[in-house]
Amino acid sequence: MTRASVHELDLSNSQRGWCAISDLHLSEHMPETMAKFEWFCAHIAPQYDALFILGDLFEYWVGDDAADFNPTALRVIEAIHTLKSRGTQSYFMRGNRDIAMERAYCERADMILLPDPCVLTDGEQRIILSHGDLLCTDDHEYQRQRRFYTHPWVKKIILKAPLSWRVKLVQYLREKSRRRWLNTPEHLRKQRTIEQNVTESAVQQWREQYNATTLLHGHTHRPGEHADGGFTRWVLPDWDLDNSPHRWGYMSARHQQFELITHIHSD
Ligand SMILES: [Mn+2]
Repeated sequence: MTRASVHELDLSNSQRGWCAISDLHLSEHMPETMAKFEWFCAHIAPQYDALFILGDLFEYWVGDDAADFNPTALRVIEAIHTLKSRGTQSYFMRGNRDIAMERAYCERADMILLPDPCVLTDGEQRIILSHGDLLCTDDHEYQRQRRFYTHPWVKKIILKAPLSWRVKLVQYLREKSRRRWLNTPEHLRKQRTIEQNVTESAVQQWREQYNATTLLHGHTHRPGEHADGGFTRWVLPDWDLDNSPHRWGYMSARHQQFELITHIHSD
C-alpha cells in the first residue's frame, strides 16, 4: 500500500476486519471525548486490521502547520501511532470541519488520507465510504459554501494566510453557521432539519455510479441502518462524552458481518 490517496481499497483478505468512526469533534473543550478516543484506540481499534476515520475527527482545523500548538492534534498522533504499532492501519477522510487537513499531518500520524468518496471492497460487498455532507444536496447554501472553500485555489490561498487570520476565518464560519440556525424561524426549522440530511437521489446516484452494495457515512448525527432493495446505508453516530446525553459508537465489520455499536446514556 502506498501513501498516495486511494480511491479503491480491498480488505477482502483481512482476518481481523475493520472498524469505522466519525464526528468526534475533538478539541480542547472536549476532554472526556478525547479520553474516550484514546481508550478506543487502546482497547477497541487494535482488535481490527484497519480503522477508518470518516471525517470531523476534529471540531476545527486551521492547517497542518498549527498541529504543534494544538495539544488535541498531538494526542491524536500519539494514539494513532500506538495503534499502528499494534498492527492496525488508520485511514482518514476529511469532514467539513477538518476539510483543511493535508497530507503532512496524516503522515505525521501515520494515517492514509482518503478522498471522499472512496470504495472499499470486502468480499462480495462494495462499500462507499464518505463523510456524508456531499450527499446533503437539498442544502444549497451549504453546498455552495463547500464548493467555494474546497476550490483548490481558494484552499491554497487560505492555507498560505497567517495562522491568526485562519483562526479568525474558522471562528467566523462557525458563528455564521450558528446564526443561520438561530435566525431560522421556528416553523422553518423542521424543513432545515430535513435539508440537513442526505437525499435519496444523491444516494441512488452514487449507488449506481460505484456499483455499490453498501454506503457508510457520518455527518448527519442520525446513526442507523437503512436497508432498501439489496442496498444498505449505514450512518455512524457522533461522539460526545462531555455533554448530555453522552454518546459514542462505531461500525464493526468482520467477515462481512456488519454491526453498528452505539452507546447513549443521559445522566
Ligand atoms: Mn460533518
